Amino acid sequence: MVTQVNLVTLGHVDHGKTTLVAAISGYAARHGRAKAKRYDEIDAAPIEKTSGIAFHVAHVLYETKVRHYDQVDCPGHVDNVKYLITGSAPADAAILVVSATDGLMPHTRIETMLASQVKIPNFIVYLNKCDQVEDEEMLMQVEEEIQSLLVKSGYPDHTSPIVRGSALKALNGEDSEFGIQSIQKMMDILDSDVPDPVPYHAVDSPHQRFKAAMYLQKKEEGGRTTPFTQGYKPQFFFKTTGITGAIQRLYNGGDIDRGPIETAMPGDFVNVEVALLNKVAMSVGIKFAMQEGGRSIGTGVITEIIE
Ligand SMILES: Nc1nc2c(ncn2[C@@H]2O[C@H](COP(=O)(O)OP(=O)(O)OP(=O)(O)O)[C@@H](O)[C@H]2O)c(=O)[nH]1
Ligand SMILES: [Mg+2]
Repeated sequence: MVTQVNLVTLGHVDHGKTTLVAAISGYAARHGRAKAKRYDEIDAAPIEKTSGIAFHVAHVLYETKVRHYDQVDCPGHVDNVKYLITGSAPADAAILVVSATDGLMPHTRIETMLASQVKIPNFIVYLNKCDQVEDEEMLMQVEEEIQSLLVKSGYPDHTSPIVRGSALKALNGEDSEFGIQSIQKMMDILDSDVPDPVPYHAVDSPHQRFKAAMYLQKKEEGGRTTPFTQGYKPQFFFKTTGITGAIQRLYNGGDIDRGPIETAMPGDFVNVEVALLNKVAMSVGIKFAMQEGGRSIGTGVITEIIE
């Protein structure tokens, strides 16, 4: 059977994620290895619903000589966060798109930190819009910033390849270094640098305290209408087990280094430390719902067991 590898496309808004995915799809189609999906088809991603949370996600399928790939592209930052926290299949690798004209931006950092927390094992960087930057030093500086962000996020030094390119040139079929040759390079790197996914069998054991990444539903999504503060004690549901727990620490999502925050709003992405009233069977990667008065107000994934 051919191995399937799941990819997620991350990066700051407008840095060129959808353009890159359309360029990859077009490239694969020209080699008879995909049904081409156009930019506007990908951008009009349908709504998917997991754990009661709705977000837009496009799946673009293509093959290489050795594998099948399913690359996800979500429109905008919030849907990427929702996908990473609630998405059904964990990604085997992230394609991080960074525009060379802007460098690292807030969504780049937040999504990279979150991807590391949900244990995406591989990163490949596409340094986009290189057609707009002539200064080699500037390109090198952005690359260094990306590498240090990845190292800070827990990916060992220099293990995440960076491909320079222009997704727009590639999408337009331009046969140049930054054009389709950059897509070819991405494909080769995907095939050679991303190991075959190994089935992961989590062993649940009872624990009482954990860290998690959470998305808090907005009012329109059935969430709270008001913020909550550290010390808040909702119900936590793991599969069918429901138990009260206290949110002992609260952080801006993907931004733990800046220290705890006091309050969280509906619609926020947060990191939390939770102490449950009793031990519950859990493991890293397990998803859970947070409830209040019988309705779900948040969804999360365990990123670390504390005790
Ligand atoms: N000059 C240049 N423009 C590009 C390149 N890649 C993408 N763009 C343009 O950048 C803009 C944003 O590209 P998108 O692919 O929509 O960006 P995105 O990351 O999917 O944006 P969101 O989904 O809104 O987060 C579009 O106008 C693209 O045409 C590139 O390599 N060079
Ligand atoms: Mg897009």
